Amino acid sequence: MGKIIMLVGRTGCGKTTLTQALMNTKLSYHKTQMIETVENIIDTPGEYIENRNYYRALIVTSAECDLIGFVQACTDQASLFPVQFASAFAKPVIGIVTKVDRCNQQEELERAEQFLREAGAQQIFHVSSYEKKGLEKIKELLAGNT
Ligand SMILES: Nc1nc2c(ncn2[C@@H]2O[C@H](COP(=O)(O)OP(=O)(O)OP(=O)(O)O)[C@@H](O)[C@H]2O)c(=O)[nH]1
Ligand SMILES: [Mg+2]
Repeated sequence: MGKIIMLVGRTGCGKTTLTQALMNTKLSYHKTQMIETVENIIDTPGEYIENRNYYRALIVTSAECDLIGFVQACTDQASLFPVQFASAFAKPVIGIVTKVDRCNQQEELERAEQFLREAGAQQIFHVSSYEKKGLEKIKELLAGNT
């Protein structure tokens, strides 16, 4: 029933909101406290990328997914992803730039994209969970149509 994706990215980058948007559920804020699976999406807490002690948990959990999404908000001026972090996983890694509704300049998108490429993401997607932009492409990827 489609591919399973694990979302990884710093606190507040928009993983849970994206999960809700992809599931067509009402957006409601809650802080992710532990790894949560919602249908075919594994939503991880931001702390897991902010603290090296949790890397192992991410790597172990990635055994359950088909692909990994590194998530970077276009509003974030820095990245917490180690260079080539994707190589720690034995699964394909895509990059997802979130909050594009908050992007004022093209440079902000390019900056986020650059962070994701440095982390080893192959294909990059741009989304706004608020404006429901870019969701279809990710849904298609998860459905296995692309
Ligand atoms: N403008 C805008 N804000 C967003 C978008 N998606 C999420 N946010 C806001 O960003 C904040 C954090 O979103 P979350 O989805 O909870 O972030 P998270 O990555 O799950 O954070 P943790 O659970 O702490 O790891 C919330 O206030 C969201 O409303 C978006 O597409 N556009
Ligand atoms: Mg969350």
